[in-house]
Formats: sequence, structure tokens, C-alpha cells
Amino acid sequence: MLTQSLAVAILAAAAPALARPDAGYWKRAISSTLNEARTCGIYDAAPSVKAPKVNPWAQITNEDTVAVWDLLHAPESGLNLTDPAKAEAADNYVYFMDTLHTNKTAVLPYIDGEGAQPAKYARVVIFEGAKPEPVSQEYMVGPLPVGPATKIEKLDYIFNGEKRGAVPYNARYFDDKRSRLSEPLLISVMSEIADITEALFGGVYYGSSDNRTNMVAATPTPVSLDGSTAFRTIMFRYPGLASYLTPIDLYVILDITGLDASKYTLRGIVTNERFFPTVAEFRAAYDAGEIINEFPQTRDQEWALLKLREDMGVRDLEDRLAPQSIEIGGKRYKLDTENQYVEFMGWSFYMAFTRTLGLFFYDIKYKGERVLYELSLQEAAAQYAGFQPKAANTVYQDTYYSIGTYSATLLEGFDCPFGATMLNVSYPEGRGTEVHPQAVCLYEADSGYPVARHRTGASNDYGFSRLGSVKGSSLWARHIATIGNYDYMFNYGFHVDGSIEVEVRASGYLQSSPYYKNQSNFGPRIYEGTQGSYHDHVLTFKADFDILNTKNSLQVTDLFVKNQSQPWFPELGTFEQMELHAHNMKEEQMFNWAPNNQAMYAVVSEETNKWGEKRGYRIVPGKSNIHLSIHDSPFSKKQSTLLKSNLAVTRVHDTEPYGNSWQNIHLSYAPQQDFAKFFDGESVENEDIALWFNLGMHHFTRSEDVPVTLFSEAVSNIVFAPQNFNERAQEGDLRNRRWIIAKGGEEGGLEYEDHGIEMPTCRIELEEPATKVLPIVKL
Ligand SMILES: *[C@@H]1O[C@H](CO)[C@@H](O)[C@H](O)[C@H]1NC(C)=O
Ligand SMILES: *[C@@H]1O[C@H](CO)[C@@H](O)[C@H](O)[C@H]1NC(C)=O
Ligand SMILES: *[C@@H]1O[C@H](CO)[C@@H](O)[C@H](O)[C@H]1NC(C)=O
Ligand SMILES: *[C@@H]1O[C@H](CO)[C@@H](O)[C@H](O)[C@H]1NC(C)=O
Ligand SMILES: *[C@@H]1O[C@H](CO)[C@@H](O)[C@H](O)[C@H]1NC(C)=O
Ligand SMILES: *[C@@H]1O[C@H](CO)[C@@H](O)[C@H](O)[C@H]1NC(C)=O
Ligand SMILES: [Cu+2]
Repeated sequence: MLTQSLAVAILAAAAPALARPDAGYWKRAISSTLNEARTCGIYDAAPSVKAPKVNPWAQITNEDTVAVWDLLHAPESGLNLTDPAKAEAADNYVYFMDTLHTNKTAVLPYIDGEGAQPAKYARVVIFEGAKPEPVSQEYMVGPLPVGPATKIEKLDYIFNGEKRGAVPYNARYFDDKRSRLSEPLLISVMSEIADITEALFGGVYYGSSDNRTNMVAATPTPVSLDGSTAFRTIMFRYPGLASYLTPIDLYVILDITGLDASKYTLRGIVTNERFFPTVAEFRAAYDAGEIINEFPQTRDQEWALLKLREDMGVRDLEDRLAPQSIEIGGKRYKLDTENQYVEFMGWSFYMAFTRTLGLFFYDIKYKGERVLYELSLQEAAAQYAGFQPKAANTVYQDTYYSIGTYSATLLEGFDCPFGATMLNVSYPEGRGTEVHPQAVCLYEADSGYPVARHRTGASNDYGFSRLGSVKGSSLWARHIATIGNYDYMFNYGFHVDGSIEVEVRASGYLQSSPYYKNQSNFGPRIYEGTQGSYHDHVLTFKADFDILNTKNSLQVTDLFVKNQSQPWFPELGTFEQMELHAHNMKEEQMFNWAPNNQAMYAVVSEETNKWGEKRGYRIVPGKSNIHLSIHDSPFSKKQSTLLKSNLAVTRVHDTEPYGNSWQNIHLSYAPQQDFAKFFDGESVENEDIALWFNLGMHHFTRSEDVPVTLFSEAVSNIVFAPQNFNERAQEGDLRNRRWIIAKGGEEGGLEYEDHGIEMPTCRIELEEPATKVLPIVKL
């Protein structure tokens, strides 16, 4: 095993500038440095704890996955299933299995009382191509483990579209089997024009498995708008590790409605910003010299790899190890790995994982009182802009690709701090389970600023000057889903002051476009033949707040400007001043942040704190809190409603666990899950409510997106902070603080209070596991 020891002796660091500690303090610190050979123990496992209850949201087990698979494939099920590895589009086969969410109404009596542990169910998607009316159909299978009581039922109740759990064939996931059906037509078109593509782009396409093919064909979404017809837009790129940055100015659009490939037709070819409905017209234009490749793409992709470039020179002192965030006093959070349960500085929560949506948080409590029942990602979308079919027509909703399946190994020391707790994730895959080792990390990190500080009392006024400063830190849970070109980093922070932060960052390759001279209104040129296509990223989250209990309201405090006059300054007449007007929202609704943030939103309980104020959590807007810019595009209509406002508040129902459905992307006009239908006039006052919020960014692309987008700028976040939830700020019980009294006058000197928490006097020994990327394991 490769281990490298980076030993760093830490001496007591410089004391605060204002006040130097007394001599005794220094003596204690230095002598213990010299005498103790203790290491800081940053690799020690987090102390263990036993979760109060068995995690009722946990993933289904491998045994259950296998048993469900066998149950479905037994002839008695009547499902007439074919092995997915051998199936074609016109067969019935299992597309995926996942853990069905557990109903909140079943969980609450269990976690809050003596209720029985709710039964687990599998969620199964079966592509039923062999049905007279071919569909994708969702099923629920349970209760688990499989036994006499286990039933296979259609899973309809979580969808509000007309066909509920069924998705018409044209709108179902465009998998390898669907792709194969239209491949002969694509090959025939591309073979017919192979002489032209070779001459223009130095590239030909005879099918993905033909050894002459030297271009990659990719199909973005959507491929259908309502499930009645289907089309396939094919874009071409040079193959390689950085294929996304070497697109080619050639697009083929096929009409591919239904399962009978003999009826598929060519809609047309696009290049040079011109549309050719037939091969003949395309050829005629080429023969007339009207089609050129003015900005050829490079086949060499070295320039686009995320690795050191010696030709960019060296920065002074950059050969030294960069600062690291390490848990130098030992881990301060406790973990129940089996139940995915965490306790940290008054916080406690459970985690769960699904293949569709990734990491979930449940039962988030602060000092034993519930703040959130659930915090989860619901969608990660992007819509592009441009004047060519790829950029102009592409909308991604990444739940379509099963976001959880793209969360993989994190690199310790780089993706996460050295010594972070690394957790595996697992999800059903085929007749088994796929394990992605070290795909979630948990760590406490320095906030980079104190939670609070103040210096009070000039020496001569109150005798002495006093300085108080409290250490700021947070526990973070992080995972990164690399969905095709993009790496989305999801960060969930639990701060010691009782606030919670949700942050998402994006890196990875742009889905770029070939460079077009007159399309600068869609983004800049970023390489010889490459243009960065403008796009919006919108990531929807659900925060099911239960402040103390399920009876909550969404309180709006408007900052109101009013003309008034002041009797003690009559000569000033009337002039403006600010007032707060608070009210509760009455009905479910979608809404936006107020201009200039002149409204504060908070989820409040009817219960009051010591001062008679309603206990709640405020929703603090953060960086780049955008919504989708487009409201009326055929590609992002009713399946994108949830992307179109900053915020929304709804009543919580067992039938509305998800804001979107994973196959909605192909159902713009006839969604399987219509978020708009959530808003049916129900009261949100003193009820069980959920807040939906969007994070994201307007991705104004730039040459600094090469080779990959920078996490530092591509970031969006939000904070939930206590609002009269407590009777005072949550810092008074933190011992990681200093209280220093600087005595003035003749006697001088310092009183220095450290509450027994001294500067570190241990040696840090870092193991060097940073180069290990663990393989995915199949059970
Ligand atoms: C079962 O599916 C196959 C295709 O995989 C089909 O040919 C056959 O007719 C189906 N059987 C029944 C009873 O539906
Ligand atoms: C490509 O495939 C053909 C037929 O499958 C084969 O005859 C030929 O040798 C292959 N060429 C190369 C360069 O591998
Ligand atoms: C994580 O997965 C690895 C396999 O890669 C396995 O050795 C390890 O025991 C797993 N850890 C846990 C906590 O399940
Ligand atoms: C760019 O120029 C071409 C050729 O002059 C024209 O056909 C096309 O419409 C222009 N594109 C845009 C987006 O203006
Ligand atoms: C206050 O009065 C001034 C002068 O009449 C007017 O211009 C201004 O708009 C008023 N402000 C508000 C908030 O009504
Ligand atoms: C969850 O609740 C819904 C609505 O009441 C119900 O239809 C469904 O069967 C429940 N699911 C489970 C797994 O019990
Ligand atoms: Cu982007």
C-alpha cells in the first residue's frame, strides 16, 4: 500500500493580535508540545452512536433486490420479461429498480412514537415494448422481504399525469435498444454523405461499432414533446476524453415515431446554419461550394484535459503543500454507519440514497427538536441557447439519467479534506447491487471566520477592554455526480450556530458548440473551433420543514417603505421610513425573491419562544438564486414548471413526494408529473408544508470554462437560519472561544480564558491515499 507520511509539527500559533496570553499559558502550551508525541488522530474513525430508530428511509438490501428480481422474472408474475441484456425495444424488460420512498404518514408514528417500522417497497420500471400499446410502466413491489404478502402493483399514486405510472413508448427513456432501432437509418444517411463529411470534417460515421467510424454520435434530450411522436437529434463530435469540447458542425434529425423502424424518416441535415430536408439538397449545396468548414475542430484533445500544463509556467512557492482543512482536534461528530445517522454539535439527521435522486436527508433535528422532515434534490436541469439543433433544442433534466448512479469516488485531500469520513453509496442494478465506494464524504471544516466576535470597553472607560471570539465550523456532507459532461457537487452544511446551508457547484466540460462567426449572441469563442453555448442551470430542491411538528406556516415579512412625519422634526415634513409588515401565505403558490430582497420568508410554528415570538427558520437567499429564464419553449413547457420560480410552497402529501418524474423530459406538453397541479388552492397556514427552492446559474460561458468550468464561480447556495427559534444566539454553549481581558493602566497584563481548549500540540501525520480511485463493485 502506498502511504506517504507528511509530518508537520504544529506549535502553538500566534495569539490574537490585540492581547498576548500570560506567560503561564505559553509555558503550558510549549511544554506539552515538547513532551507529548501524540498525533492529532485525524484518521481516527468518528465516534460511533446508535441511531434512536432503524433508518426507515434506507435503501432496500441486496437480498431484497435479488428476491424482487426473481419474483418479477418468474413466469407466474405474468410480466413476460426478457433478460435486459438480450432484450430489444419490442420486448418487456426491467429498466431499473430503486427504493420506493417511505410514506411520511407511516414514518411519523414510528420515529415519534411506538408505531411499527414502515414496510419497505421496491420501485421497478419495466419497459413493456411487447404490450399492444407499448409503454414504460412503474411498479411497486412489497412489502419486503419477499413473502406471501408481497404484491406487484402498478405504481400510480406518485404521478398526477393522465397515464399515471405509464409513459408512452415514444416518451420513454431513449436507451440502447431504442437507439439501435434508428441506427440503420442514421447509418444509411451518413453513408450516403460520407464523401462530404470526410472532405469537410475528416470524419465518417458508419455506426458506432464500425471500425471506420471516427466521429461520436450523441443524442440530447428531449426526443418527444408529448409521447405521440418521437424525433432524434444527432450531434457529432470527435471521439476522445474531451469529446464535449470538440463538436462538429453537423446535425442529423430523424423522425423515429413508434417501434416500426421501417417507418422512420430523415427530417433533415443542419450545417453552416442551414437546414437541408433531404440528402439531395445537402449534396447540391455542397457541390455548389456553399458548405464549408471554416473553423476546423482539433482531433488532439490534450489541451482540454484537466492536468498540469508545464507550458503555463510555475508560480512562486507553489511547490509547497497548500493549506488543508483538517479535523485537528479529532472528529467531533458521531456516526451510525449502518443506519446512516449522524450527530454533530446539537444536530442529528439520517441519510438515505436513491439511484434517481442521490442523497436525501431526513429527520433533521437541532437539540432534539425537529427542523426538517426531509431535505432532498428533486431535479438538475439545463436548457441551452443557439442557432443549431443541439444548442437550440436541448433541455436536460438529469433525474432522467439517475443522478445517484453517477456519484462516485471522491479524492481525499482534494475533493474532500484529508481525514474526512468516506461513505459508500449503493443502489440496485440488474439482479444485484452496485456499490460506489467513498462516494459521500462527511467532515467538519473551519468556516474561515468566527461565528461571532466583539471587542468591548476601551481600557479607561470600563477599566479593561474585553475581546470575545467564537470559533466557526460546520459539518459538511458532500457528493459529486458526474452526469455526462458535468460534475455537480452537492454540499449540505450543518453550522454550529444552528443554521443549515445547501450549496451546489458545477465543474466539468461545457456541452460546447462548433464556433460560428455570427453567433456571438449565444456565447464566446473558447478555442479554435469551439464556442461556449449559453445555458441556464436550475437545480430544484425540496425542504419539507417540520418546525417542532407538522403544523407550520410560511411567514412573509415585507419591508415596507412608508411616508411619515416626526413631531420632533416638524420642519422636515413627510419623508420615507421602513416598516415590517408580516403575514402568512394563505395558499399553495410559486413565488420569487422580492426585488432588492425586500421580503423575508420564514417557516414558522405556532409555538412561541420565551419572548412570545413564533419559533421558525428563515430562508436566506444566497448566491445565484435564479430560475429558468425561459417560460415558453416547446422543449420546456409543463414538465419544467418547477424550474420557473425561485420558490414554491405546497402542502405535504404522501402522493406528492417528488416535484418531477424522471421521464418527464420527453413529456413537455403532457407531463407524467405536472408540478402545476400541486397548486390547487390548499391552505398552507398552520399545516404540513414543504418549501421548494431552485439553485442554479446563468452560465455565461467564457474561455475560463476551458478545460473545465471552475467550481469557484459556478456556485449557488441558500441558508436556513433560526428565526426566534431559540431565545438567544446559538454560541453561548460553545467552548471553542476565547475571552480575553486586557487590563489597562499601571498594572497592565492579560487574563486569558480558553475553557481548557488549547492550541494543538500534536503532530499531524497524513496518509497519502489521494491517488486511489476505488472501482465500482457489483454485489
Ligand atoms: C411475451 O413477449 C414476447 C416478446 O418478448 C412476445 O413475442 C410474446 O407474444 C409475449 N407473450 C405474451 C403472452 O404476451
Ligand atoms: C475493420 O473491420 C473489418 C471487417 O469487420 C476487417 O476486415 C478489418 O480488418 C478491420 N480493420 C481494422 C483496421 O481493424
Ligand atoms: C465500502 O465498499 C468497499 C468495497 O469497495 C468495502 O470494502 C467496504 O467494506 C464498504 N464499506 C462499508 C462501510 O460498507
Ligand atoms: C449567420 O449567418 C448565416 C449566413 O449569413 C445566416 O444564414 C444565419 O441565419 C446567421 N445566423 C444568425 C444566428 O444570425
Ligand atoms: C413619499 O412621498 C414622496 C413625496 O410625495 C413621494 O415622492 C414618494 O413616492 C413617497 N413614498 C412612498 C413610499 O409612498
Ligand atoms: C403511500 O400512501 C399512498 C397514498 O395514501 C398510498 O396509495 C400508498 O399505497 C402508500 N404506499 C405504501 C408503500 O404504503
Ligand atoms: Cu454550465
